[in-house]
Amino acid sequence: MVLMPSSGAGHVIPFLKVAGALARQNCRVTLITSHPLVSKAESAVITRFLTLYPQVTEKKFHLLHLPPNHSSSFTDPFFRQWELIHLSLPRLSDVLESLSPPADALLSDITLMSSTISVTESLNLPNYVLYTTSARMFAFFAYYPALSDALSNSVDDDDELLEIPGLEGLPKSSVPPMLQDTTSPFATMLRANSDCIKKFDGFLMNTFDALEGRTLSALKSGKIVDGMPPIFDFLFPPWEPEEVMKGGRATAWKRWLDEQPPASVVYVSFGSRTPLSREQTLEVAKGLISCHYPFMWVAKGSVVDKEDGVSLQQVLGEDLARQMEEKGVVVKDWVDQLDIIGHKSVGGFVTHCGWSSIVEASSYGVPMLGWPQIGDQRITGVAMAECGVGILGGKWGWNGEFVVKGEEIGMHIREMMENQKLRSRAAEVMEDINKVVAPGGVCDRTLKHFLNKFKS
Ligand code: BUP
Repeated sequence: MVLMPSSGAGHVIPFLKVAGALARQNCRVTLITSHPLVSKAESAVITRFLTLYPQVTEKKFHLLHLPPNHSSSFTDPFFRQWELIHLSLPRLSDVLESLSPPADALLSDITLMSSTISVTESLNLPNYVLYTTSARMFAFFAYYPALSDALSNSVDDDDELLEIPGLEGLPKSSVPPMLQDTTSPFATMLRANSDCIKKFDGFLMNTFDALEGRTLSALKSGKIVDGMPPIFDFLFPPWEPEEVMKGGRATAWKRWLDEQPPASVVYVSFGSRTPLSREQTLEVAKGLISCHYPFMWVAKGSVVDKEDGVSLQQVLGEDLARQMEEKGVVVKDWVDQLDIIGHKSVGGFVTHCGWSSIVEASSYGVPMLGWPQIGDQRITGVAMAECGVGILGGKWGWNGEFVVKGEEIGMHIREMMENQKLRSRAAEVMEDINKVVAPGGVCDRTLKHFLNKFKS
């Protein structure tokens, strides 16, 4: 199996989870990594993965050097990297043809679908998509070309619902601005990928019935895409060995978490690539202080980690920074999120609604307060709220812009921590997950079913 993620933690990490699962099934795995990588975190995670799985071969895919006068359609460094990989992909044939023994299949990233399919078609190689976000987002993505009129004609009405067959209406306000404009470069890229869904041999999705049953059955029944290729839905397992996951790593914040009462700590992370505006950061700090729960906040100051030069003291000012230190922990570096979510003292998660984060929190029964920031996150937030494992508190802004006052944030956090119905639903979903991920359970069987396709 050859796996090729694009860039960003939310893409790379699920690929590593599946690569690890395949390697543990004694499958020969090649991981194609695109160089230069965008972030330090991606690079460190890949290095750690390859150390733990020496049987996995890394193939470095060197990206084209674009002429200095090349003007990209994107400003976001991760989108630029997707574009650059896309432009460099004609070189992928050489990489795939050089493999010995030859590849049985390529597992492509959603962002690269339209360009990898032309390569694999010419090589007659099966191509599967390893889909890194929610089935709800997939349904929107698959139906996007048909929503074009509804998106471009409608007046600005936040409550308007977009109809997707077999599903509850999707609030138009959950569609990111760059996709509400159906002519934007991102919309063009998404439509090109959506148009070639049926050319793929199948889709591996990090979800399962208890999280997204209704969406999965609408997709599998062909209600959304007539002639939908097979879907292999199984929860992508952690790639680190159980002893690391259980023991946890000795870090200063781990010791602090150990000292807190069970289920008392609010964990806050807006993902690896959305720095909040300075004003919004201040309000989050005030909200955390006013909620009266201990907290751990993984705060990012820049879109790309290696450019993050501002200290939190500079943003918060000394007084607020000192109050924060008294009541909780603020980390600016990359953390191993599963170590935090899986810790017994964590009782709630304020999340940007990245899909991997939602699945990870659901696996540990941690209730969530969704505060989506960019891209697919409002749509995955809708999936989280529909499943009942989290709440979508308020009218948050896009891209970390300032809209929510500290007082309101504190109120939503208290609601998440004190809502018993939410906590029992989260516990119920965790129990369902424990069953399906148990050895020999549904997830194991689905992965084996996928692999059986390649046994001669
Ligand atoms: Br931040 C962070 N440590 O410090 P999503 C994230 N993660 O392990 P999306 C860490 O990255 P963006 C950190 O556990 C998850 O597996 C986290 O994927 C891990 O986010 C992954 O949640 C992030 O799908 O955005 O929307 O792709 O890349 O901004 O996190």
